[in-house]
Amino acid sequence: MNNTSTLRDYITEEAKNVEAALQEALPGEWQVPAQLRESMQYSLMAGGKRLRPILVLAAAEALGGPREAALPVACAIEMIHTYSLIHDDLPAMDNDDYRRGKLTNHKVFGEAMAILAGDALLTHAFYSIAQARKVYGIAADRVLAITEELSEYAGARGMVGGQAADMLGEQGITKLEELEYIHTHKTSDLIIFSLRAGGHIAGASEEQMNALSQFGLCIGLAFQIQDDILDLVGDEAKLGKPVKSDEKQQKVTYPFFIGIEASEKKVKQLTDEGKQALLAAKLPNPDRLLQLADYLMQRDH
Ligand code: GRG
Repeated sequence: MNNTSTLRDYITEEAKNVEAALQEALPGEWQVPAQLRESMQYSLMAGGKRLRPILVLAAAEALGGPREAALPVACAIEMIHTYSLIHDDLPAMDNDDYRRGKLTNHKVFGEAMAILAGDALLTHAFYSIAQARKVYGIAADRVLAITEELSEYAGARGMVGGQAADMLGEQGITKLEELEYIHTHKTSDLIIFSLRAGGHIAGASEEQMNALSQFGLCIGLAFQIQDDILDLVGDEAKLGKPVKSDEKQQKVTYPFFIGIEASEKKVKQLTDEGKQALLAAKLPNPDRLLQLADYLMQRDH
């Protein structure tokens, strides 16, 4: 898709491409117990924004890399994201009944199968990455770098660590830096990975990789703060009636520390900082990434 289509069309089109690839990437019906496959498919195809896979594709394109070959890696990050949501919704964690307007995985398939579906998606992500070499011929050292980084950014030093810190710190967080640590690992790390993975597919230089990381860190934090603002403000508040349940008021988020207005400024400041970092690296074709940064800042869901 060229740079002149609107961002909305671009996102819709790429989300469709990712969904088709995800459907293909699931293990075959004859290979897996039917309920496990159904449970994996239920959450994987439940209609998320597909932000992370789109970032993989847009980063590869920003560097003039082979977009097609980035698809298995785009699928892999969505599998990781989906597993994290399934596990996050479990009774032992957030105990949520609904996700994306649908019953959560464990509500439909039971806790044990939801755990297994999450485990299977996590493992299958690494299989999917291997397809970038097997099917599209991406050099082994690039695929190895992507694999290593996924283990880092999604694992104990990344998203899982952020989730653990969040769980351990519940209510006990007293400093903004503690919250930033959680946001960085729980949210930004998968976003940074997505951008770097696109960079690896395209053979980015170290300087370009650093810029993608900085961009990811900034837009990831901005994304999480925006998420917290949207959660707190709610739909009715947009109509002039603040809806702030006691529970939401007490949730330790960025707006909890500095208020909504200052949080909105922070989102803008982080977005600008990320865009500057990207521009400084002079990637051949950064427009979509820059537009996506603005889109995330302005989103209302
Ligand atoms: C259980 C290991 C483990 C990790 C859980 C993802 C996560 C970590 C927790 C979910 C709660 C949360 C608010 C996480 C922050 C990241 C975030 C905003 C996730 C939602 O991502 P979107 O908006 O979701 O991209 P969709 O539904 O569009 O895919």
